[in-house]
Amino acid sequence: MAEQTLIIVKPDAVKRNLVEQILSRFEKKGFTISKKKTLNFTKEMAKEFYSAHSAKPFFDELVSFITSGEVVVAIIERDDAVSLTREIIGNTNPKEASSGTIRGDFGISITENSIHASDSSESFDKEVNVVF
Ligand code: 3AN
Repeated sequence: MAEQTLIIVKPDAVKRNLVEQILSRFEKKGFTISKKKTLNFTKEMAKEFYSAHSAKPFFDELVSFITSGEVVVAIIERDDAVSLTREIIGNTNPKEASSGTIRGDFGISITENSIHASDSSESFDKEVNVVF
């Protein structure tokens, strides 16, 4: 059965005009884009979105980066969407991410890593409520 997940093309990738290239990787893999919009995260949205990381040393940097420019958020769907999307985006740290993954090909640093994707259906439910 089709499953949904959420992706966010982050400010570093939007600034480098990579949105279409990144979305087309998912379409080529058979995903349908069911909702998409461009927005700017407010600080409040960012803190809520990343609340699981609020105690981490990199939390302030995370909030400040995701609010630093436009992002493109999309709900995408197909069978096994959550796990397949995590494979397509690659390791959190672009230095460790395989070439051929989005972070391996486009990521600049662990903060400026070009894309977010929900890590579970529970995260998807929470994240959708913050951004849509
Ligand atoms: P992922 O985005 O791969 O699910 P998480 O959930 O562990 O990774 O981390 C959320 C975000 O926090 C990452 N996308 C990354 O931008 C940032 N992050 C994770 N670990 C670090 C770190 N050690 N230093 C700086 N930023 C980090």
